[in-house]
Amino acid sequence: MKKLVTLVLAVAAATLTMPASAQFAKPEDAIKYRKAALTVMAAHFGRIGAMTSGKAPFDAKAAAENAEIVAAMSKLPWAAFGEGTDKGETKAKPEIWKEQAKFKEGHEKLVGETMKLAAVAKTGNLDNLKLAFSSTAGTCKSCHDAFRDK
Ligand code: ASC
Repeated sequence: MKKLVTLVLAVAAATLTMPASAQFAKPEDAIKYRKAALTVMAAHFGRIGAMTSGKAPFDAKAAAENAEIVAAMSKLPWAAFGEGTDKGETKAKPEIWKEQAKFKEGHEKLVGETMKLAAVAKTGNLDNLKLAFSSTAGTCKSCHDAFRDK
């Protein structure tokens, strides 16, 4: 049992430190994965947006649950933008691979924003949630403008 636990931990550690491209069998798998993660993130982010814009009634518990999912999902897409994943069924612009530092800065900013969003959502204050939502949406938008084709 101990050996198995050690093996599982070793595999997990190796996976996390492996070059991102090596985690996907084919570039199209990486593209599908990152789209899926972004789709799930957008769905849950949109549910918060419906509440902050008044299109849906404010439900503090639901907002907090959605924000937790957004914060967790926001960490995932970036490892799937490895080398060779610039071609295929994707709107990703070549700038992602040309401006790696800027791309990294953008997704790190998003992770920070979504963590704040989740923290604010837990407090149940709608006004603060509106501010955090709009700040997070601005971070989504600036990366889309720079790195995603229309
Ligand atoms: C969303 C969503 C995005 C961002 C972006 C913000 O709700 O799905 O991609 O916000 O539109 O400008």
